[in-house]
Amino acid sequence: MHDKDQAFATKAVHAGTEPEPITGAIMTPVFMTSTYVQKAPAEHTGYEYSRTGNPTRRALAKALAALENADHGLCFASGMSATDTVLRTLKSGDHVIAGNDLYGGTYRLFTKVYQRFGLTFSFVDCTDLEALENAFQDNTKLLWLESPTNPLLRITDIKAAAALAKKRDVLLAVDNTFATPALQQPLDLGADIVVHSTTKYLGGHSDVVGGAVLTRSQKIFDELAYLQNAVGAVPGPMDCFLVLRGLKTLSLRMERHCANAKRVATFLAEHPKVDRVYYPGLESHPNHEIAAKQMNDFGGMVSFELKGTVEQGKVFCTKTKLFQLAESLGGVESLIEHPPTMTHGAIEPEVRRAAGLADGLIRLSVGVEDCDDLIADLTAAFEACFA
Ligand code: P1T
Repeated sequence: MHDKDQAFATKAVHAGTEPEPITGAIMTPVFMTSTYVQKAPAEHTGYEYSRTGNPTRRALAKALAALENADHGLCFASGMSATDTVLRTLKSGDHVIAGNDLYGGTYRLFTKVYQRFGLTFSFVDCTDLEALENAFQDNTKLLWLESPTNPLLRITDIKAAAALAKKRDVLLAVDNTFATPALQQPLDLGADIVVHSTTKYLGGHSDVVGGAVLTRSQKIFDELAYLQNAVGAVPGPMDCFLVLRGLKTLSLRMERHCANAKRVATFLAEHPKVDRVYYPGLESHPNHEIAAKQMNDFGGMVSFELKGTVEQGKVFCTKTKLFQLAESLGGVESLIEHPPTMTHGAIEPEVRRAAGLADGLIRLSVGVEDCDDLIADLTAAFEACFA
């Protein structure tokens, strides 16, 4: 059976990994080496120095490429360094269109770092295709999307966005961290580049920081591989091993994340103390239809606003016990956080509010625990917060 014909769950277990040829070890070895012995100058096995290449990293890149239906993959030291390397393909004077609801660190990289080097950015609500179309300029080179977005869980019609970009020879990069390839494969929808923070669902156990870029284009891959080697933000082999191990259960974990999140979102939507719930799996979500069309399921992230004050929202975040108060997402354990003061604190309050990110927003990363326990935890927090 050709690998490409295998179902996702099978690929998640097997892609990129072969039994180790000397011992038959079923798990990819952690190649803890910085360099490789050469037979004669420049006569080597394909590996010469571990910034340039490492077999454990290579196995992870191959696995991720298979899962995203890509031909090429590169792994990075973090999601931010993956994003950074894509941005380094641009030059001063180029224009980027980016979604107006993005991870705060991505917004910070774009506005506080790359703007200084002469790139310009337009932040647009990409769920509004007319607004997106109007944002293109003669010097636009890249369209950068998250879908679902962090933290408002908005869904962009990736196929339609890709068509708009293609018409103008603009590259489309999709940060697929929230969906994972288990739920959505942006390259199949017309994207040129997929970016991941492997720190999240792909690693899945909150024990590693990493990133990846996947593409079908040899030209894009060559350019990114050149930049990766020239700049150097590579992950260590142990980190790659951990993500590779996480991938094996990605399919299983995502099923539970999605089922739990759907129940939590429904519980919140019916709760008298909740003002708004953001979850693309709810029929009331404005982008529910496109989410149902382009995703296999709706993901494990849920955001909501309380009917109380912003202060009550912050207190609520301290009252849950299973949902632990922390940044990040996508691990097996449930997390709760307050985006305006935590993950999205780098965005100026007026910019944040204009994009619809309210001061009282609370974000949940719904884990794989028993969902009755999660609902009981939230119920107890409501009682403690509104006593
Ligand atoms: O943390 P790092 O691995 O560098 O990845 C950055 C990143 C990129 N893209 C998205 C969509 C992200 O959510 C993140 C990181 N986000 C969090 C830490 C968070 O809690 O939202």
